[in-house]
Amino acid sequence: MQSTDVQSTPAKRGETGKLMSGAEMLLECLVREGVDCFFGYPGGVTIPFYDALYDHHIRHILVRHEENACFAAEGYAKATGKVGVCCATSGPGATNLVTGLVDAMMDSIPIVAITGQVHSKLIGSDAFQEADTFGITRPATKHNFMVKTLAELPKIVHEAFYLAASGRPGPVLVDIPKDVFQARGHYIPVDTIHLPGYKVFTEGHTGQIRRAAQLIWEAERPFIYAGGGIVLGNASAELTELVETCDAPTVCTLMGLGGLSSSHPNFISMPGMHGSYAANMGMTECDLLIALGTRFDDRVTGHLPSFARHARVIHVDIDPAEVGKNRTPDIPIVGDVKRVLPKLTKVLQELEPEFKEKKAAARRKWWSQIREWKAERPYDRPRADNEIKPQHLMDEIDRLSGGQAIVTSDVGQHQMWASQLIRFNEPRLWINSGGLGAMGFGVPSAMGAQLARPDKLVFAICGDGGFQMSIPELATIASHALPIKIIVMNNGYLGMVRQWQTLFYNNRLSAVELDCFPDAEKLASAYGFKGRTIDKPWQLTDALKEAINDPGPYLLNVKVSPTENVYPMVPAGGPISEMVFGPPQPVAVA
Ligand SMILES: Cc1ncc(C[n+]2csc(CCOP(=O)(O)OP(=O)(O)O)c2C)c(N)n1
Repeated sequence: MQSTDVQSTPAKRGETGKLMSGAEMLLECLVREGVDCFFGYPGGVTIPFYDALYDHHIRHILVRHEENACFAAEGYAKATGKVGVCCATSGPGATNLVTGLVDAMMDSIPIVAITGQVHSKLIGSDAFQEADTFGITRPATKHNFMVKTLAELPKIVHEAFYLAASGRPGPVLVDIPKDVFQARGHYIPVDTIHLPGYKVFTEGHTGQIRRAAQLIWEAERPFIYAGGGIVLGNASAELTELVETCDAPTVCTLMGLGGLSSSHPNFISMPGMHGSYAANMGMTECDLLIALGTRFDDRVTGHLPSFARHARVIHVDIDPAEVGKNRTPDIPIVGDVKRVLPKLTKVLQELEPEFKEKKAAARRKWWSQIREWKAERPYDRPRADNEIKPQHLMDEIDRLSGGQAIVTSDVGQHQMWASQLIRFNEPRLWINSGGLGAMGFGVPSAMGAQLARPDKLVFAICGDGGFQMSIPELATIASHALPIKIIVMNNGYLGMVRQWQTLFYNNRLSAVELDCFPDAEKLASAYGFKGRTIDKPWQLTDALKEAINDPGPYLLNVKVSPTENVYPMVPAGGPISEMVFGPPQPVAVA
């Protein structure tokens, strides 16, 4: 292998910088970006990078599949608000990242993915392990770069971090050919980022903010619809102040849970397909919907023309493309919720003496209607004498964690029950794959979260299907002694698909039975930690306490009632006010 000497462009005339390889430069850039830990899997073209890593203090976590490097980086980013980093080799390594990239794209998670590429001279020749990573990941990323020379490497890496974290966050990929890793040149720190054409509007329009405040006071039935943007934008405190100033009932979406504490008196629940009756009725009947950092996702709105049909809409979002995408707002405000909400609260406070009393009686009526809906149909929390109900499991996790634990989940029924029944009293505690709904997310994202927050109790709640996609990562968990509590809600089915087949396909269960599951105790002990299977309700509390109190990783396999369905449920495409609360009742024949 030949190394090329390339001189990087000095940022300031006359500077020569330190001589180093491209691999060392990349590490230097990561250090300057505050990266203390990243997730990856090496291969032929990234060996020069891993060689530089050999002597470096940055912590690298060797995952067992590249997809999980991406999910772990997302877990790290979600738990901290920092940019998560993952790394893969060219060809299959890079293509294995794609699901994670799309996931991060859908949920606006700031990550930087580094991929190795074949030697520049071989690009386009169908070389061994060559894939068009740049082309493949273009629609899967907020932005992607192909590094062509060593000179541009530092600038590109810093731009990648800036793009990932600024505005609406998202995944950014940097593809680096092997020869760029190997080339040597003078490293000059990059002090400024200059990206003409990339504009982020953070402040919101003053006039629109004023009009929004006026509308809020004029409304008789205001309703706040807070999304993942509140959590991502670190705007929980600002949301709480707004909520308390205007005293509006508030829902947090699946991505926004914890944005307003689940224990806050104004918090109703999650809205949407498996949201509560009160949340969905509130959305349907309100006269003003205040949508904050949210994207009117189809799982929330259901049948769009019926969604919040009596309401005027205020929509605050940092991404102009989201404003008006699914619902045209009466007051669009493009800006960062962290910057806009305090301004909105301030104007609300200024207008309060003039307006508050005018609608006080109507507001009291609205709140009593909301309370009525809440009392009429709370979430189902069934218990059984001889079998563990999935809801019982989630209730116990909630009780023992007290709204303070980090909970990651996989995708399926368990995800919906966890989001309905577990409280999140702070932001960045609930980590799940919302937009893409990628099975296999729960365990690796818990690894990222636990590494980021070693002080926290971390649960990874999985179905028996999703868990089996993640088994290889038990090795990563064991090797770093990550004390994650993996809770498998084992119903013996691909439960969510089974539920749809039961409800909408005449119970023709096709390819959903999971008839073989490993012995949890043996599986965990094969990796050197504890595991246990339970199937009786009276075992549940002690088993969870045992898992929590164990200092290491723990695999708890909880066999639950196999055919329980998640309710309420809005049939796909229907109005969210038309919820189903149980299986269709048999029709009596005279
Ligand atoms: C990678 C991937 N493949 C397929 C699906 C479709 N899917 C959604 S939920 C689900 C069932 C999940 O089963 P399990 O992990 O056992 O969880 P449960 O629903 O039983 O809680 C499937 C197959 C998906 N979301 N992700």
